Amino acid sequence: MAAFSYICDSVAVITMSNPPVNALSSALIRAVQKAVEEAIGDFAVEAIVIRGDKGKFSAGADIREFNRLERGPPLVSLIDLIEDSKKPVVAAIEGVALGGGLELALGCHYRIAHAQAYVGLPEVLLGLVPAAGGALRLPRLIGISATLSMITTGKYVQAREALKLGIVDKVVGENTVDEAIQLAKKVIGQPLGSRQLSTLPVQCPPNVEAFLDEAMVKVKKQFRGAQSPLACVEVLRAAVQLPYLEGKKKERELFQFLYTTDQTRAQQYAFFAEREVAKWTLPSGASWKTASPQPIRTAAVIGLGTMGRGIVISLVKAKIPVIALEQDKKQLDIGSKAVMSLLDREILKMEQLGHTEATNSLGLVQFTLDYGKLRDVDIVIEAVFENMALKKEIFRHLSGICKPEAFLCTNTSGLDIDEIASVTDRPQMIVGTHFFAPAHIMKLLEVVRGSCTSSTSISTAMQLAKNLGKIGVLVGNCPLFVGNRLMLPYIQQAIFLVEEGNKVEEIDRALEGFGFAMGPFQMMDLAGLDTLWRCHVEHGLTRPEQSTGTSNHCCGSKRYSPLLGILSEKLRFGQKSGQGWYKYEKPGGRKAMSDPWLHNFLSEYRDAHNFKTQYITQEEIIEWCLYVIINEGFKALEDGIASGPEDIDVIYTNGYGWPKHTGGPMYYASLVGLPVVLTKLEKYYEANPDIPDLKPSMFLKKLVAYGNLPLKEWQFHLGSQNCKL
Ligand code: T1G
Ligand code: NAD
Repeated sequence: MAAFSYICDSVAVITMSNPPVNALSSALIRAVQKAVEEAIGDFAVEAIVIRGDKGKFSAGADIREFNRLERGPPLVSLIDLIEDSKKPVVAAIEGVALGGGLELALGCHYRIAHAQAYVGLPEVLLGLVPAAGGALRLPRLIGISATLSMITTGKYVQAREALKLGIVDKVVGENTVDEAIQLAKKVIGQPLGSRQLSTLPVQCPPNVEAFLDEAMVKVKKQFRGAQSPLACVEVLRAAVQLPYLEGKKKERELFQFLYTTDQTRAQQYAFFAEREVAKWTLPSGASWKTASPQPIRTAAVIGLGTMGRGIVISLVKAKIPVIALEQDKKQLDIGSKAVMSLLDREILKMEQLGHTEATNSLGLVQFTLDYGKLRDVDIVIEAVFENMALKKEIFRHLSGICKPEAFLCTNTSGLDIDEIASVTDRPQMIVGTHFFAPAHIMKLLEVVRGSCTSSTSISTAMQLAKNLGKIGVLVGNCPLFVGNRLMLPYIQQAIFLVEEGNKVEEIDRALEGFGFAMGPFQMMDLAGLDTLWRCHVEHGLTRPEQSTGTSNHCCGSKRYSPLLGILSEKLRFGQKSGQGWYKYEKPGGRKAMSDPWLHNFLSEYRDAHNFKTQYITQEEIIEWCLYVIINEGFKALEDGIASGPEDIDVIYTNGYGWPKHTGGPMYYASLVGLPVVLTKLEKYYEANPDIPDLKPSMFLKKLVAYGNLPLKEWQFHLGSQNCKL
């Protein structure tokens, strides 16, 4: 892995090579430094081009080295050396220039990018701030506002947008390195002063202090509880207020501080966990390495409701032609209008980013009522009502119509995949593809394996997830799969706390303070109280005949709350009806407002049912609500439904709004300490023997018996005999 240098006429080309993404490891940085020094000192060289091997410039600092580095990456001095060079240096950006990779490119005097390349400063997603001058040079190039948006979100910017913003000087369709060499030759001998970004003034709006104060408030609200986005605003403030060299000191200080926090460790864990989950293995030995995904060239989606619409958009964005089918003309009209309006919005966004070909997507969807049109598609994704009889009828029908090689998938939230597969002629090709709402935005796809699902089908669904820009997580087939299975106790627990006198708003605030985008009650209002109630009934968590409630709130020996049912009967469905746990300005409104009616109603309800009031602190609210998720997570591991704690964490951070800076429920449990979690669960269960979700999982107890094992070692104590994947 050395930086290889060759000379083309008078231009030295330095290639960074550290597969697969040319991460800037200490060794690579040293090698590039040596090559740059040689080029600067070589009389035959008049200009320098820096490129990355195998079509990727660089994905930035080598994250795998983070825990080994004590004093942070020595990248800064390499970038300074490049910027100070009297010979022009041109970055030839192909693939990605991210984090330290972009910072290195910003040290170069010119930047040329391939049209498909992406640039960005994603350090914030790892709980850090850019550490090699990125937040100091970028605002000198593109201004404070654009820099703020890039560094606080970590978003990746495609070459054409980067050109518009002024990050790169030119975008080319091919031969990026040749173009960079030509440019380098052209600028030999020209003054470089205006190209040395650290020497330029920061481009600020007139009232920059107020702008940054406002930014801080927004960022605090947007990234609840996360430290690094706030530190990003602070670095920008330093860029504005201080001369470059002092700004650099501040950048270093903030980086060093973040570098030692639990949050950055959690986010690095989350980064690798998201990549680990792609490497699935079945008990049979079949795995991501041995199974071959089949190409998906055409698809069909059945049902154009909330989920089907988003799924269609997702497929179209991946350039897969879709046949969209509904049950009758009226629903088809409604569904097709909704899809086209979503698609128009997506096209507009893409066009603003310079994708002139985006309008072609319109031709990729075909709407129909005719099942015959599905004869030749490679995959069908069913997204009709959550009703087993209906789903079976549809799959029976599909089985007779679709070509034998077609994969048949269901978007069910938790029905039995095997029962659905049993009515088809190809149970090995039936897969659960559980998208999350809104399906064209949410990153998660739970891929559910039925007992007959083949490794080829899994591989195809996992590859489809990747092609759709999503993270596929393979899970086993059990009621509600993994994500919703863990969510149900959380919802129930939150409702029990309300029955005991705690306020809906307080519980939401506590969980939002923890970092959730929204608390459980706002989430229920979004999902629909009626839908959730039906789900409770279906999964035997209540007695439907007692929905309006007697004082006996037990189903068997299990406590349950009829509140969801009672509120649904009062047509308080949540956002869609304009009232639920909160009230909204109108049906479909989004701004949740505290509702005095609900408070009165709850107080009467508590009196009528003799609930003992037990107010608890914010910290206890968090424990009560989150420890049941964690406990159920251990049970899912014990049952072999999830293949590892990483899978549960990826599901929760990408599908349920669990804050990434705590890693996910299982990582968070390891951070709190398993003995602490166990002791608390035991205490809560002892006080509430009618809430079995609080009964500590056997697996959790087993792990605690070994002490406080790190998460990486849990799996070893589980063994693979239980695996239901
Ligand atoms: N360091 C080490 N390994 C990395 C890496 C990195 N920066 N980026 C990716 N990998 C590994 C990844 O773990 C996987 O390994 C393989 O490469 C392919 O990745 C000084 C502080 C580049 C867009 O945050 O966004 O710079 O699983 O499966 O879908 O301020 O990886 O095969 O063993 O994701 O084609 C900032 C994060 C660092 C970049 C490629 N940089 N990477 O996506 O493949 S901090 C990032 C990505 C920093 C400076 C600082 C993506 C990608 P394995 P992949 P992909
Ligand atoms: P929805 O009620 O919004 O839409 C269902 C659509 O299916 C309707 O447009 C209906 O007309 C259509 N349909 C019904 N029968 C049909 C038939 N025989 N042929 C063709 N179309 C038919 O439902 P939804 O919320 O989109 O849920 C769909 C599926 O996705 C369910 O299984 C649900 O459990 C699951 N799911 C929902 C969510 C969510 O947040 N809404 C999330 C994940 C999974």
